Amino acid sequence: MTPAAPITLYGSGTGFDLPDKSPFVLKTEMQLKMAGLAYRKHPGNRDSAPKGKLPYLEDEGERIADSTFIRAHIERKYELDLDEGLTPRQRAESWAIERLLEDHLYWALLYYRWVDPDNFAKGPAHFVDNAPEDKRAQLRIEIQARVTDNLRIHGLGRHTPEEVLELGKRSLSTLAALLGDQPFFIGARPTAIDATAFAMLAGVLTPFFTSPLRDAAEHYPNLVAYTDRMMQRYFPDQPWTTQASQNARAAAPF
Ligand SMILES: N[C@@H](CCC(=O)N[C@@H](CS)C(=O)NCC(=O)O)C(=O)O
Repeated sequence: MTPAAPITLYGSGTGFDLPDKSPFVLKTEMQLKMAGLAYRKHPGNRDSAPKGKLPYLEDEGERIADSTFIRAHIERKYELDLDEGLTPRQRAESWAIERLLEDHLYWALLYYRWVDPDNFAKGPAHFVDNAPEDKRAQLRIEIQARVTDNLRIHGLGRHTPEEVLELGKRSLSTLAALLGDQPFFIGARPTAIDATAFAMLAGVLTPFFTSPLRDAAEHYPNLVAYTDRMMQRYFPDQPWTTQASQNARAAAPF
């Protein structure tokens, strides 16, 4: 079944050397591509989002918020299964890996983007660039404080920087071990979890930001190659070179 009118995905737009600045939007965008559904993309914001977060989707007048519920909606409405062929155990593993990515690694990614002063200045600080100039400094303080509060409520923000890194590294080593030398996280073809894994890993590996978490991820050639492959397959128009790929090229004899 094809949609009568194009689906509209509300996201945060390209930036940070990524097809979308938000990992959750990137996940949904890739799942729409996997599903073969036509969509258009619009900039969204927390104020217009039904649950105050991106992404959300509009489909024939229906608004669906949250990447997990968006996936459930498209699978139900368009009668498809992004995990087709997976066993019940593989589906359970997929959910467990997704929780690690969304409820753990994502928060470490957020920490380095928003708490590190240099990364904040070159990235999220620009979210208020359209505000009147005399208000921007205050708005920057407010948006950073909101994310810092969220990090504390989540729990990760209560740890020392060393502990945050230790936890982030643990998620990365787990992902590297789970992926091993397989082309995809589960099974012989891309499934829903690959969208989430790609989105979070690209968010960590983007050369736009510098962080010890990115350095740690670059030590796993399988994670770097996987992210490169997924970018090439689903977002071929996105210029993308990880620092690890640049280093490998520089080290090559010719
Ligand atoms: N559970 C949500 C998480 C979405 C999410 O955290 N989105 C972030 C952007 S990456 C957001 O909109 N944050 C705004 C805020 O927290 O105020 C999903 O799966 O869609």
